[in-house]
Amino acid sequence: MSKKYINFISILVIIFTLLIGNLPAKDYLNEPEKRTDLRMEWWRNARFGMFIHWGLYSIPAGEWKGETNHAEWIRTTAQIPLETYEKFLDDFNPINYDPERWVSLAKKAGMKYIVITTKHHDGFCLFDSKYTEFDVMSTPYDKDLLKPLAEECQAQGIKIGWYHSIMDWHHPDYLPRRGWEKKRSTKNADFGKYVRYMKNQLRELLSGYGDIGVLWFDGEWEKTWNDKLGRDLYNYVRSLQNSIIINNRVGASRSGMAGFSDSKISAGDFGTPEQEIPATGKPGVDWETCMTMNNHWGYNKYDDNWKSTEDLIHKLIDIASKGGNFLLNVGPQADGTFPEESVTRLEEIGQWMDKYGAAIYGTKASPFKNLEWGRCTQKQLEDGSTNLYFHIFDWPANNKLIIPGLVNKVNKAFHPDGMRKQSISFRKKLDEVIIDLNPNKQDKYASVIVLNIEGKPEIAYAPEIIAFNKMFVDSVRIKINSSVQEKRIYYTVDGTDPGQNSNLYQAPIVLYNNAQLKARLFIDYKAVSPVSSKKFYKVKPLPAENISKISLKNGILCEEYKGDWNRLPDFKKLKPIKVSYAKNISLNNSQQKEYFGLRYTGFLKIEQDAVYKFNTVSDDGSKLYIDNKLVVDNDGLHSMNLAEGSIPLAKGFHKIEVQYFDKTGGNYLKIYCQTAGDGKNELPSENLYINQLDKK
Ligand code: FHN
Repeated sequence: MSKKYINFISILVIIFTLLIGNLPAKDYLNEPEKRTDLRMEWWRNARFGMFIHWGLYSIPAGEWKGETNHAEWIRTTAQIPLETYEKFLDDFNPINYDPERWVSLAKKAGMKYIVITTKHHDGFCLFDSKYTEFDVMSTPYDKDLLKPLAEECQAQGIKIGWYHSIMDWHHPDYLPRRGWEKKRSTKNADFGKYVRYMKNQLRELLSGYGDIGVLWFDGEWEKTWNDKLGRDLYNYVRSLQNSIIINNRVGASRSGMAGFSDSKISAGDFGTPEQEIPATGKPGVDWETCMTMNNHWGYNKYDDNWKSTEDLIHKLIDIASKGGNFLLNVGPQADGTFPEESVTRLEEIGQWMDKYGAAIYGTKASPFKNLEWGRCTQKQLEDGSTNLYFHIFDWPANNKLIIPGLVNKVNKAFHPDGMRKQSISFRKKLDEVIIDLNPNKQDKYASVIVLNIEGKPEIAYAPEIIAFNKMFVDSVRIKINSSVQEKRIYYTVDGTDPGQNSNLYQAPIVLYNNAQLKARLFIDYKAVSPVSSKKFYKVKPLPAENISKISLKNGILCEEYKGDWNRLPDFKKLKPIKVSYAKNISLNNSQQKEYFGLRYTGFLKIEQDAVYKFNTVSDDGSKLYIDNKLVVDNDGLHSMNLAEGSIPLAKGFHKIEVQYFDKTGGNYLKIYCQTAGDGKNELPSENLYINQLDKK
């Protein structure tokens, strides 16, 4: 082959490599829903996993210079200088580390996946990394800790996941430094280099340990990280293992410990509530509560505030009944063993899961809004029927369990004790099922009984009475909704309970006078739901201002104040630093300033007599007054928050005042207004007026 030809081929190869190297990472963020469902299926069915926080911080075990409330954050909470902290490398030698025992304990507890810290915020890596010496290979143990664990998980059929901290208190290129690390120079620190370091390590973690089920990012809340970097990192990780599941902490928009983010701007496959369980399920949203068994993630030898096994099982059930996963944490000791208290709880949870795991795995959220005595999970079966699993926390004294509002035909009721399905007797009434419980079947943690029902569950809730507002000036239009397909809703407007001779709801109702509307669901002329009730009031609109003596022009007066508040001050007692005319009342995080307040005053032109609903959306606090009456109170130190209020107004000009303050962070303010006849719109600037005769 001629030299010329070889050169030509070499050039082609170089060009091709450069092109490939510069191709934008494939965008996994908009994958088809079917693909996401396939990828998430094992995780959604798993419902229960083990979190492991382990590292150098397990050596001090929470104690530093007499203080004993530290844990995985000890380098920061005890302000340990880097060179002092690095000395722990010499002491890290988990001679009792036994991956087989760890995985067996997780499996016996009924956990289907394990997520372990590959690197926590302190930067120490539990794996053999080519990109740093601050890893397990620099300790007496001198072996990769994650590889045998990954292999053991694969051997025992448990998914392995990696926790990886974006925040890194060790790497010289990570910024920001800890506030107290005055001596640690940031000279030449290059965050872009740190991101490349992190990506190199993620490539190591996603190419040398087999299939990884989950990438659990954390430490994403500092200002150097953002959603753009998060979306890029999400695509990067998916490009290395495209079936992997990634939490929402890859982005930077998690709403604190509540753990949810706006998926429109932030990447991530599931929300991550931490140390808390959402009040209700989140239909269509995947989420996982992570929680400690005591008060610490990393091992703290003084922390004996262990949650009981019953409490942990109830939390697992509560989470599953809301459609979430439970990631329960173990903080191993420095020698590689789990604390005995953790082992005991894992084994006791496992005994319960052996009997009732079917009521957790592969289930979906409860169809009931709430059950006083416990929770419900559900599972659609291949024959089209549904198993409703009722988890009884409070056993009824008379051994009779009432299932309210269940409309479906019940095929059978049984105790799901292991493979045996011991039938139990029940009576199906139109609006409830009464189950005769066997007191000998009471479980010390949570008893479970199953109802197999025809089709998908239909629950007869009290009908929903829907109207723009309970106040009206001329008339109010009311719709009544029901949760059940085949239904007859009877209603009254005189406050009496509806019966089968009351008005049959067939179309929206219009009321012209005060009324108390009550509604109830009937099937076969029998009441099957509780009664819902709502009062409606005819009101006189507030009269408009007499404007004969004022001269109006478009705009609004805006006074600006300086101050550090946690709630709105009385601006009338303060002197403004600036007074100006504004076109409208709106801030879009546009002010490059903090610790300030605004007071807008002027007139609002109302086009017709009606009840007006106002909203303020603000970060931080805000209030809205009309004709000196407080209509919306959205005061306080908070992130973006919406508050609402209503007031009946006559056509004409009305005084409007909006107060706002911002402490630090975002500064956002929007005012919305709507009537029954029109949608919610931002307050139009053409409806805002000032009196030109007022002195600025
Ligand atoms: O700062 C960490 C903390 O140490 C722990 O890892 C938890 C577990 O979710 N995550 C962060 C706090 O939100």
